[in-house]
Amino acid sequence: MEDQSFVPLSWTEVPLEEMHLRSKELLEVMHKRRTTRHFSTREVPKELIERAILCGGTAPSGAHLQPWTFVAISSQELKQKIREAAEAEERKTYQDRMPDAWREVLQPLGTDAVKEHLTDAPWVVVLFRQSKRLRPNGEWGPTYYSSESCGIAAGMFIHAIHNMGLVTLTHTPSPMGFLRDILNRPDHEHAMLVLPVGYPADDAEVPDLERKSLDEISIFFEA
Ligand code: IYR
Repeated sequence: MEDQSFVPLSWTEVPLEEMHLRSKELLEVMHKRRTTRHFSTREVPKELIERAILCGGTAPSGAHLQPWTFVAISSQELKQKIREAAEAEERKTYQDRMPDAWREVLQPLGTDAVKEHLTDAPWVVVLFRQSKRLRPNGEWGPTYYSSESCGIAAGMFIHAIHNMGLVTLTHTPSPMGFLRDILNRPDHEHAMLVLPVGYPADDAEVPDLERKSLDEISIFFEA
């Protein structure tokens, strides 16, 4: 076993007033994030995607195993391939596999089996969850809380994209095993989310939705 090593936490106190200000500003920024299905084909520099991935990679993870692989695709040919495979699955889902209880909650969102965002967006980022890791002794061992870890990393990636002024969409073709084959990933990596990234189309729309209030999403037990 390697010796553990610790370094001092780099932390500077933020005055309470400034905390209030920052928390309000962040809430305002986050409230403006919307998931749109309408992307422009306008190019986005690779460096911005790299930085968003690095932001995702700051997420806390089980045993700090960082069990994620972000696969970023700008090749039109590959995006087309992914779109065709995703649409083939989604057609089956929307036509045959989707129970009414699911259909009724998707109806207001206007989703369907056509996934033009997969070819319109200049980048498609596929997040793979690693269920195993190679141990120093050469054997395979499990990762821990990889779904939770990757969920957090995805949230941080999404926020980074929004904060830099771009848009993204959390697309979940189901089942998504085809992504491992197309993108040549190993068996212990499981596609979890498909995130087209880019500028919104000039005529981009979003459903007219409300977010739940604080009372609806929280309970406080106060001192
Ligand atoms: N995976 C499908 C269906 C879908 C499911 C949920 I839950 C959504 O919030 C949106 C869509 C699709 O991507 O269309």
